[in-house]
Amino acid sequence: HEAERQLRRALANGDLELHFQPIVTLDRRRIIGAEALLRWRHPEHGMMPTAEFVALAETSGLIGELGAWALRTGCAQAARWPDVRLAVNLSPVQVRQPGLVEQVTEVLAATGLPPHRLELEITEGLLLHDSLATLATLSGLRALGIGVVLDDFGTGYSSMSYLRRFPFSKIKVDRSFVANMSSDVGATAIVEAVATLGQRLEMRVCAEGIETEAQAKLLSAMGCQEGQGYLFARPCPADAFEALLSFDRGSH
Ligand code: G
Ligand code: G
Ligand code: MN
Ligand code: NA
Repeated sequence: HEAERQLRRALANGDLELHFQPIVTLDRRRIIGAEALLRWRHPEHGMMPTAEFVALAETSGLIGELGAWALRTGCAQAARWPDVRLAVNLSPVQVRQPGLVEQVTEVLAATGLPPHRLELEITEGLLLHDSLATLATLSGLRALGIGVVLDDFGTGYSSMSYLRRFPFSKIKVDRSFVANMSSDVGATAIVEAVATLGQRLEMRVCAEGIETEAQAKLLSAMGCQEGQGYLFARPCPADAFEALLSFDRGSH
């Protein structure tokens, strides 16, 4: 239908952009990476809501093309940066499609981005099937030397069994837990438990949606190594991210 046709046209016309949000170490606040976030600037309607058009792409079969565009564009950009990592979101639908490992291999080769500087973030959810095929794909990605991150941890039904079954290198604590820490001792206890879990499983833990200094201090004290959120920086275009990065490098 119409929305799908417009998204297809946006892909063809170059109306899509990637923005980048810094990921920092919580102890010294050094930029160690960036998450790539899709943006669609519609010629008439302006910025389109990302979650909605990603969901449309997933149901309409466009996610393969959209995801391939984001991966290639993000890696080409990140290949020009110094030692920082790039995190690209991957739809569970892409994980199910054949050829993902080959696609990532090809993009790394074509862009020259070293594998250890790429991470793929996957949201746990009904779409990520708990199957041998999923295990084979995620293991294949890890074998390339890239990171595989469990995104939005704690929001789904099967976070724990996924952690046991799949070879994740990092856990991203969902921002709802971070937002509720000040009012809800339960949220604080869960984040603390995830930080401990990460240490035991030898996975790094990143907290998302950090908006206050108090949250950053508490998360650091609880053992989260990495953080992301408006306190540090909002998602921004590549040139603005590069400016943040050179300022960060100059000040450490
Ligand atoms: O940046 P923003 O808050 O608008 O993102 C909304 C949602 O869209 C987030 O859950 C994010 O993970 C998802 N998203 C952003 N970029 C991509 C992308 O390139 N691929 C996929 N699959 N999801 C993305
Ligand atoms: O699901 P995922 O983690 O990929 O979602 C990333 C989204 O979170 C991005 O769209 C980004 O705009 C949003 N985001 C990043 N930092 C913050 C923050 O500090 N507060 C809020 N409310 N949203 C944030
Ligand atoms: Mn993400
Ligand atoms: Na998330």
